[in-house]
Amino acid sequence: MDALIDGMKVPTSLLDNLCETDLNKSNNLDLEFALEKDGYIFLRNIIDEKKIKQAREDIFKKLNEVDELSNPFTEGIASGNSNRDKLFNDRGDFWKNVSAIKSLRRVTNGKKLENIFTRIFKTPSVGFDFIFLRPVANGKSTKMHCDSGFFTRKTQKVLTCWLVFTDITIDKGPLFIIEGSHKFSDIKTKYKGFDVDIHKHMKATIDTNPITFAQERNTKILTTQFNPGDALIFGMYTVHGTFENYANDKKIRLTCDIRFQPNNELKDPRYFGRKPTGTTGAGYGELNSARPLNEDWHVR
Ligand SMILES: O=C(O)CCC(=O)C(=O)O
Repeated sequence: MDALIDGMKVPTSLLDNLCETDLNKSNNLDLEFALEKDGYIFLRNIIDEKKIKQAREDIFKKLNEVDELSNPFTEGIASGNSNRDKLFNDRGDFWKNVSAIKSLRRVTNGKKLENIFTRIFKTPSVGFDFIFLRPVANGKSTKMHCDSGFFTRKTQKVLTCWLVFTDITIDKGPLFIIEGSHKFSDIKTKYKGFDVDIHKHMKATIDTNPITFAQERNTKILTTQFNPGDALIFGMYTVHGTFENYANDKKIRLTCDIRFQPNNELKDPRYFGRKPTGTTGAGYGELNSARPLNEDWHVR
């Protein structure tokens, strides 16, 4: 199976596997060291299978109710249709409700993940209330970027956790990381201090094609085949994106990115509280996921 970016096959010589960290065999210093060395920590199977399945099925049910997943909805097959706008006046309200599903929140904002971040930051940590749940249908991908422009307004001590709810083979558009990119000084210089919501003349997306980007820097594009319950944790300057979901079976890829920070750092009110407004103030309606599965995404 090929990895595709904008319809282009990624040369296999450019691809390499993410390096796994075994949580049970790692002490807190090992975790800090992995993050410092690689710019990411990749953990396999850290969330209980039953909890992941329950959350996935609850989310799929909601998507089935708006006719975006065919029956049996547990398979996660995109129907190509949508009644989302007919059934709900406000896309933001619909997506906020899906994002509030209890079984999902038990995982994203539950103790298991929180404790991992408390170990990494070495101080009690907290997950953002505003989460980025992503059901990704055929033809879609996330362009290459780093996360600093979204999440570092109040503190630099923020990490992203990309949590997996479905099997993600290479044809279903897994996340990739540009090896060593957390140490690219030009990226740090360009994006430190950048805020997507303030500096509107600039984009978070890095326009260079990831293949060219990796070739020019003589580095690799790291990825793997992900399974439900896996988590990829990375820093704000780690350059990443996703391959395209072109799976013939039309199964969607379901993931959720959750940000964590030490509890004693300043909190960005856009992402915390009972009614967080999100990056631009438009709430859950601003997310690509608020769009019906059969609609194209925006690029920021
Ligand atoms: O899952 C995706 O499509 C993108 C995830 C991402 O870019 C992130 O977690 O920062």
